[in-house]
Amino acid sequence: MKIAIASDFHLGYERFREDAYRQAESALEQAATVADAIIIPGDVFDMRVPKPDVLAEAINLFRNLSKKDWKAKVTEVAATSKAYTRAPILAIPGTHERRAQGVENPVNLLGLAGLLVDISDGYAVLEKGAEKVMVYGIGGVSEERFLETVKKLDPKPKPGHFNIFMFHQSTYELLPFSDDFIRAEQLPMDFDLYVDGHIHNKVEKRVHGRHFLIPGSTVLTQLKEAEQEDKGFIVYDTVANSYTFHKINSRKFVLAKVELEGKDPARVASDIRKAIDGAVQDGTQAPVVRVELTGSMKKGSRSIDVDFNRIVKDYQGRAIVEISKPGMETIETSTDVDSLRKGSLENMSVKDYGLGIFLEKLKQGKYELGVGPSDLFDLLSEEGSKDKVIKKALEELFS
Ligand SMILES: [Mn+2]
Repeated sequence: MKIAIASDFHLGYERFREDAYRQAESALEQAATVADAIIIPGDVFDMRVPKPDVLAEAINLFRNLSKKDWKAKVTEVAATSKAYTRAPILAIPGTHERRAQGVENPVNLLGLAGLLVDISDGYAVLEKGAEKVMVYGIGGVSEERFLETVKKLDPKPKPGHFNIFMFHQSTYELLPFSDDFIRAEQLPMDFDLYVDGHIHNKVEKRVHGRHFLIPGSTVLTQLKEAEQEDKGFIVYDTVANSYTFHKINSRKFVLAKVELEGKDPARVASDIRKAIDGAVQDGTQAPVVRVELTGSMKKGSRSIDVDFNRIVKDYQGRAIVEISKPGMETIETSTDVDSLRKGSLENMSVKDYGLGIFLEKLKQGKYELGVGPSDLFDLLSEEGSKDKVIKKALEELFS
């Protein structure tokens, strides 16, 4: 069976809302023509409570897809899962869709509408002719709860099937941010393929001797070095045990570094323009160009003497230009923030970073109440009626 793996569409992502939609559409349409099934390891949406027009985007994307005459069909789901379509489109919610337990998330809604099958904390079996593929899914949870979830659910492969384990987390090997992150070797054993979301650039590794694959996001979000590579999706051939990467049409991101050392303002401006010119290609969609300035200008010249706004405006329509000036970003230096900025931890979401700080503070405060710290964080960060949420949090704390 040929399984397309497409991830992290981030529908509704404010900065590149149209890109998010169009590039997800491009990935899904292409995937439907080359693969027998599509699996989505989380972050279909950029937010936990999308507005109706963002939900509408998702419905539009999946409606035709779910009606296509697929050769592979969903033939079985875990007792705990409900499936309202046999179309082989399987998904889990990611961290961006994570809500407090027992509260509906938007991926679950798409499942209820029969547009895909939400397999979080369960599995689905896909069949095409004599081939059987089982996909086990665990939706995104806070990193410190993931190992506990894996232990509790104890995912096991099904004999006679090609078995895929799909999740949405960081592993310690990818982001050595905290000891709470799962080690790759702690992932459930004996699956034939490990599929992960969450990380927005492509990752190809091996776990337990099998492929461990992350397709990366279909839309630019972080504008970090690794996002300069092509966006797309992976197609895994379960018979050949091999895969290919399929590029989609997507907005390009270029990170250009310009050295200021000893240059006067006019030279700096012309060097910045040269760097942007190098990234702009006529006839293609305007790229995002981030110009990073390093070093300091010629003695006596001030950065105010370079008209950065003029440069940004001059490229309007041809490039979306961002210029980061040294000395402009002042952030208190703590080792965490330093290491975050240094790049080994580039992919952490702000929410996860916030959760990390929250957990650290609770530890320092010798927090000892019954409800898990990340459950508390989820409850407190729920949208909607704050009164209700605080009441629920208090109930959880003191019941
Ligand atoms: Mn994501």
